[in-house]
Amino acid sequence: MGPDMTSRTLIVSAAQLGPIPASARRAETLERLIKLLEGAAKEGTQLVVFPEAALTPFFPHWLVRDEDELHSYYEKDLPGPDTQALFDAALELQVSFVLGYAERTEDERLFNTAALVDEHGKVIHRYRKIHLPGFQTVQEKAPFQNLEKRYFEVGDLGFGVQPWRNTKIGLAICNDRRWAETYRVLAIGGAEIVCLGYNTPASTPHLPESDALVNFQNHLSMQAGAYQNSMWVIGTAKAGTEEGVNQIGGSAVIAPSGEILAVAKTLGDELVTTEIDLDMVTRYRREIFNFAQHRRPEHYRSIARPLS
Ligand code: CDT
Repeated sequence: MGPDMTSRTLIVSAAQLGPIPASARRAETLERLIKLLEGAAKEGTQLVVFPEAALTPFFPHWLVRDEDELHSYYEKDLPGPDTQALFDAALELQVSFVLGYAERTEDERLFNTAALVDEHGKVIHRYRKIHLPGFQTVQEKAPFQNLEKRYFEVGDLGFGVQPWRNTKIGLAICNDRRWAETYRVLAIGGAEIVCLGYNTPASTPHLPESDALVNFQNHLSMQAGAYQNSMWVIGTAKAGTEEGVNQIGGSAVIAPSGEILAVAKTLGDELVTTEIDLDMVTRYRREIFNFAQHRRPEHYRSIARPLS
């Protein structure tokens, strides 16, 4: 018997990265990514998801005073001279990947971006982060910063959905995963897989009461998004202590049932690989979250009416 052409199973990998020191050369970092891509290909993976800002340390964690240093964290072209080798590896290995990076456009606009690159090494979709957390200005008393609002504009591409193989993929980035709208808009657009990367500190200086819950809330957000929208979620961390900031790991592949199918064990470079069944999306969307039959947006506006 030949291969089952109707099968909608895929093998996917969250390619978690450990910290990237500010002193690392881009070529060294790229070698780490290529090694993960090769490892994933050996495991039979078709789709690899790298973290947010996977080519650099997460520089919004500090105030960058030097303009040349700041510009060194952004990519003007993707692929460009520093990243071409990763695209070549994808083509050779026939693996698609999602890469988070800081984008500097031709007209000097700055975005926190993710690209979906197909198995031919071509960028087929881009997403620019919409829910930027943090501040424009330095928080004097904080042990570290989140200056995403200073270094990036709010994404201007919306939540697009990209056909890929026999499914549809949506992208999101880090803080987006905490917002219900992210998954709902992507689900309404037909996405069956949401790929997202994150850089999440293990503590939140302005809300210390949440520190003990940071790993729980990471998975809670992605599991709720997956279940309430019948989709697969692949979430990938940049983990470990990076430039003095401790970041969580917990990279995971989450099913439309809300279950975590595979999860990272370390805070370093690690592949989290598993098989996913896209028909599970179809079943959950048919039998439980059937938007056409049960969702009632026309009734969601609250109308103040006296109770009789
Ligand atoms: N990179 C990023 O978006 N980080 C944020 C930190 C906010 S802490 C609640 C995140 O949502 O993980």
